[in-house]
Amino acid sequence: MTVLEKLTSKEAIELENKYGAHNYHPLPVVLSKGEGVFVWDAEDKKYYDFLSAYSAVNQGHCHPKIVDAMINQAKTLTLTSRAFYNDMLGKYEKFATELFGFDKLLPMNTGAEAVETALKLARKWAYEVKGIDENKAEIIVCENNFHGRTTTIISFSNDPVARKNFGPYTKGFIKIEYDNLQELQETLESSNNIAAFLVEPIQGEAGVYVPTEGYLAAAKELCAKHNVLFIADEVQTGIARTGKMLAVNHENVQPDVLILGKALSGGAYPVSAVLANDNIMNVIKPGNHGSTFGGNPIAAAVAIAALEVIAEENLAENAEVLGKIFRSELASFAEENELVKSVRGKGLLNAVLINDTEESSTAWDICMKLRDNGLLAKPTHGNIIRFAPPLVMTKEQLMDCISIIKKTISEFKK
Ligand code: IF1
Repeated sequence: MTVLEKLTSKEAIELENKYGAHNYHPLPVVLSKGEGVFVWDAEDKKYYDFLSAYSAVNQGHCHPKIVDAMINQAKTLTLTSRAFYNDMLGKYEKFATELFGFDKLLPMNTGAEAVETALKLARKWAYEVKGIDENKAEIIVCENNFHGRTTTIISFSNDPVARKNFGPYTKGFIKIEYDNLQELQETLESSNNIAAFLVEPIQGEAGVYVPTEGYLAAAKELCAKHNVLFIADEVQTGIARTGKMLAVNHENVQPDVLILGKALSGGAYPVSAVLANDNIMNVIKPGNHGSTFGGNPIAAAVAIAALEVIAEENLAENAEVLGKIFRSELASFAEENELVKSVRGKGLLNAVLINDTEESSTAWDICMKLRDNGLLAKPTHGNIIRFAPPLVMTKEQLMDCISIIKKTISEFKK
């Protein structure tokens, strides 16, 4: 077999099992092509994609404008490192800072790298601007958070699978309950060493937990009152996924630090970013932070195109309208089907709670049937199925998918 020979799904799975680390348990489907809301498997079976690579392909698979931007830049200049300037980075930084309303952008590659960058930025700001004693800075995070998989980030995770046997853990984090303003206020009042509050505007991996209306705005206000940075991790909720450009826009909150990733590139290339104003970002001096690929010309070209597509195709509005239809249809379905407990979400980041225990395989088994019926989705935790299609979906396609979901669950036998 030559490396480029077309594989059957079975062959592809066997190769991954034999030669790849087993750090995932994928649904048994092997994808080989993507276009818009559709993906095809190695046997050319077509599916609706209801995961969107965890909200990285909001603009749809292989969006022509994004792919063209990538190809053109790849044929011109791919990577210079930051030892030199390149003629794309400044353009991207200007475009993105003006779009999101910040003075500066620090370019990275993965979401976790951007989260780590934001943590370092908050700590340095705490020592050099707020005046906290060195090595005493604390950062408040929420129970059931997901911010990536580096050693520091899993140090403040409470997911035993993500954490166990990766110690010793990084110190300097205080965990509070998500969507609990009282506890946030008490924690802010309990110490003068608090640098920042890191929060997902909607907790995606935890099961698409949408906080109480007003939580984000009140949390931001409490942080401002205590001179603590409000850091919004919009890696998953950002870039129009929840019906606004950013999930914090639903409450007119401007974070002190904004973390972006995933759909910042439309899923074509690893691009992430941290945005902040000069009073915060200027604590970073040459040599403090960086990465080989951070801010490379391809990333810059792809991110500009990916952000332009969001505006040109009104994807935030589309997500808002289609999301309301999805939740209303599934909510009425829940009333007539005892397997569906409820549906929740914002825009096109939604989840259906299956009426079984977290330990049961029911959600997984339903996803297997959905796969057979031409729709790909995956449970987040145990009994919660995340439904997050690309934002380019049409209403007709959504209605088609809703009938596939209803039919599959109605016919499902445990
Ligand atoms: C996997 C989860 C989702 C994120 C938020 C930072 C990151 C993520 C809010 C880190 C990444 C990805 C990671 C991916 C699956 C997916 C995921 F299931 F892991 F938790 F979306 F919910 N902040 N989420 O959601 O970004 O370093 O991955 O680029 O690890 O399997 P990354």
